Amino acid sequence: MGFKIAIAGATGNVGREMLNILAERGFPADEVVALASARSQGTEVSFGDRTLKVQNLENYDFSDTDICLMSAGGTVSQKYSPKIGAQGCVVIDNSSAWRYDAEVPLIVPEVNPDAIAQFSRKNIIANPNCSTAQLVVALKPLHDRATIKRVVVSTYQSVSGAGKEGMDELFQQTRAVFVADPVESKKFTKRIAFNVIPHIDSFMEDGYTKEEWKVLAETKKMLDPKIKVTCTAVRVPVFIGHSESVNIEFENEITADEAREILREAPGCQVIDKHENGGYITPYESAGEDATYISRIREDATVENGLNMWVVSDNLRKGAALNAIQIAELLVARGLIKAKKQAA
Ligand code: A2P
Ligand code: 11C
Repeated sequence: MGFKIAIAGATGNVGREMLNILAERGFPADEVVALASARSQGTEVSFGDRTLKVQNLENYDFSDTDICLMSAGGTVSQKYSPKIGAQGCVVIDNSSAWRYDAEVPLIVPEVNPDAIAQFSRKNIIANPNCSTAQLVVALKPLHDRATIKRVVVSTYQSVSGAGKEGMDELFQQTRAVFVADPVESKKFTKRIAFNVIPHIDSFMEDGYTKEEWKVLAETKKMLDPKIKVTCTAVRVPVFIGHSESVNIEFENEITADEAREILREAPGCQVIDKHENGGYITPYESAGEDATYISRIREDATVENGLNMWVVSDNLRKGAALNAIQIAELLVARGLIKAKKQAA
C-alpha cells in the first residue's frame, strides 16, 4: 500500500516540477492530489501521463493524506501548515515560513539527514531557499575534509525563483525590447531584460536583503553554526538555473585538485572543470537536471587556505521540488512515516 500525497501550489513553477519529479522517480504514491487557490479550482495539471483536476486548498480535508508538499508561498504556509500537521499529515514546506523555527528541521538530505528525526513536534519539515540548497551540497564534503571558516557568496539567480510571474516578465520585456514597445516592470523593481538587479526579497535594517540573510542563516542551521557567511544576491535574465561564485576560507590546507576529487565523489555533486573553452557549466545546461554542478575550482592565493568555485543548479529542482521529494523519500526510507490507509 502506498502513500497519499497532496501538492499545495500545484499550478506554480515549483508545484508543477514536484508533480514531474514524483512521477519520474516513481515515489510510492497510491494517490496524488493537486491543490491551489480557488482561482485554479477545476483547471488541470499534468502528472506523468495523466492529468489531475486542481482542488481548492482552502476546504481540503487532510485527514487521510500522508504528506503535503507545499509550495504556495510563506503566507499560505503560515496559515495552513499547522492545521495540516494537526491532521496527522506531514508538511514538507518550500517557503521560508518555518525554516528558522527551532522545532522545525531544515533538511538537505545530502547534508543533514539525521536532523529529520525531530519533525514530529509540528509535523512540518522545511525545505531551504534555492540558493542555499545548492551551496550546502557543494560545501558539506569540503567542510568535512578541511573545516570551513568563512564563505563569501555572490549569486546570479534566475527569474524562475520569483515564480511564474517572474518568468513571464522576462519574456514580455525581452519581446518588448525587440519590437520597440514600452518595457513594463511589475514583478521586479527594475527592468530585468538585458540587465541585472542587485536586489532579491525585502531590505533589512542592516542594508542586506532577506535573500542574502537566508543564505547565511540556513547554511549555519544545516551545516555548522560556526561558519561565517556573507552574501550578495543578484537577479539575472536567465529563466532557470541559479549560479554562485563561492569563495571559501578553510581551517586546514586543501588544494584545488583535492577539492575536485572530493566533489567528484560527493553525493548530489557533479564536477565539470576543464581549463578550456566551454569546460564549465552554465545555468542553461543545468535546467531539468538534478545535480549541483561545480566548475572553476581554483586556489585563492590571497588567503592561507582558500578556494574559489562556481556552483550551478536548477533552482526549481535541487533548489526546491527535488529536495522536497528527497525529504519525503528519506521519511519513507527511515520508516518515520506509515501510509495511513495501511496503518488503519
Ligand atoms: P494559483 O495558481 O491558484 O494562484 P508561483 O510561485 O509559481 O507563482 O506559484 C504559486 C502557487 O501557490 C500557485 O500554485 C498558486 O495557485 C498557489 N497559491 C497562491 N496563493 C494561494 C492560496 N491563497 N491558496 C492556495 N494556493 C495558493
Ligand atoms: C528567488 N530564492 O530566487 C528565491 C526564491 O525563500 O524559498 C525562493 C525564496 C525562498 O527569488
